[in-house]
Amino acid sequence: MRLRLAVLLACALPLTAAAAPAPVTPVIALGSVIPAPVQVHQSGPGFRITDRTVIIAPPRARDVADRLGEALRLRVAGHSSGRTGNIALELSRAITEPEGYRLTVNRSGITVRAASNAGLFNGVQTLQQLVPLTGPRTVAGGEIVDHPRFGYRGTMLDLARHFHTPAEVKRHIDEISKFKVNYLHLHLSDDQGWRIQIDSWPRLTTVGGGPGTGVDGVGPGYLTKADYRDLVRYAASRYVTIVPEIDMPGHVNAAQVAYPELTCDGVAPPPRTDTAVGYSSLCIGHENTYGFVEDVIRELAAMTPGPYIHIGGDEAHATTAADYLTFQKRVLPLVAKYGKTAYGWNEIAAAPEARTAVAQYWGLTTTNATLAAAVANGTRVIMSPANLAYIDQKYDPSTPLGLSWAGYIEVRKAYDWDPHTHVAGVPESAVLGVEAPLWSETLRDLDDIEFMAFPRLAGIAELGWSPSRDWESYRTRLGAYGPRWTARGVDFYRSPQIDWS
Ligand code: NGO
Repeated sequence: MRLRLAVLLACALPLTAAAAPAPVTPVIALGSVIPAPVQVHQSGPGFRITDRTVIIAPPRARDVADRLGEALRLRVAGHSSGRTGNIALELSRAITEPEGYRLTVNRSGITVRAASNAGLFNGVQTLQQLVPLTGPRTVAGGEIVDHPRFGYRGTMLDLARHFHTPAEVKRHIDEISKFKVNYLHLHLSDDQGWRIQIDSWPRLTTVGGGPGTGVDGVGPGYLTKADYRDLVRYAASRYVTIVPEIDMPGHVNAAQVAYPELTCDGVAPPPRTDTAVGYSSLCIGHENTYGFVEDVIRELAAMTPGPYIHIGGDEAHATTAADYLTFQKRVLPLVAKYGKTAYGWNEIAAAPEARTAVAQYWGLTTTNATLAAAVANGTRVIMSPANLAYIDQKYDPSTPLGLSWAGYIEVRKAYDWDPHTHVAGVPESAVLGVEAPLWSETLRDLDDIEFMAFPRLAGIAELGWSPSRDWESYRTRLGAYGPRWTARGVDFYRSPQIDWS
């Protein structure tokens, strides 16, 4: 009772203590965040966040405010009582960029304005990086005006080679969203395993996701539809859109083990737990194949609110070129039939039906005539060049995890390239964004995932967001970020290219 009275009194009193400008010593320069903001004007005294600082947000932005409140351990309120000492989130039509925001800091408070909750969420990620981890929580004064260069800033997790649990995927979503990564592509099927429940073909998961599946037979598991929907919701609450991938017509051994009728001779192949690629193919001439594909796409589309269904299409070395085109001619339009945009690895660009699709470029070269021709016809591109953006590749020869077929990718290499001019004949207007795929042949647990993803994913995120890149600036900001990962228990790679603070 006494406690409640004290709280009431505190609320009723004018908060003179909070209104009086606290001594201000900004410890983090405004704009010293990843990804680098578009415009930064540092000026005037900053604002010191105290235990009495309240986050004020309209009801529609409450979810973003609650997330910030959890992160900074501050109270959230529905409206301003006119006091100073607040962090205000405001939805404002004056901001025109859909994911953009404006962050203003002065002695009386901090305001984040955006046109949408996604914009507010982005502004809040910036703000969190400006709050010192230790000591007085003073944020430098001034203003940041920011918006992304590309609408698609993604990463991929491979659940097929080793299954990663929903809890691990959620934790990863928390980490990627801090860098304004807004798409998470889930590679849900491959030769070694099938990881998403499909009601009309139940053995895909009971067999294809069962014991003994995965590389070396040690990565079993699958997402039920309820798991998947829950992940989609969780991701959405961090402004991340899930992109599901079913890889076909190659990379289908696990499906064929479960359903031998998906092979041309009707004989089940042996399960595979090795890491070879390019040996399996759906049977292009069988009508049954298209019934299967349509069932999978229909069920996947029904539980996916995001715009894309990824149909794989890579390394179909066991499918003839003619059969590949026959397959894509039927399958690419099926995605549109279920209301989604087809998305596939860049091999799909060979098919005329890819005109309305998105091709994910994973090649090693900066020329690709098939892709450039498709782009001239309307295909749009996500950039994931394997020698730069594949975060499953080793950092250097001593990296204990990862592959190295595309080369070693140190932190600088993953950062120092331009997605908007990377491939001849693919202009920026055709590039939707950038994605860093994380394949799981050698990865088992969350520590493995984080060690390969961080810090490289932060650099890829900056390429996707910021208007220009600057290695020296990035390097400094990355070094300063290290303690934040450490504080959260993220097992990141301490690259010798960075001075970790
Ligand atoms: C390739 C291959 C995958 C491997 C990956 C490993 C693509 C698109 N297909 O990338 O099956 O897992 O390399 O780096």
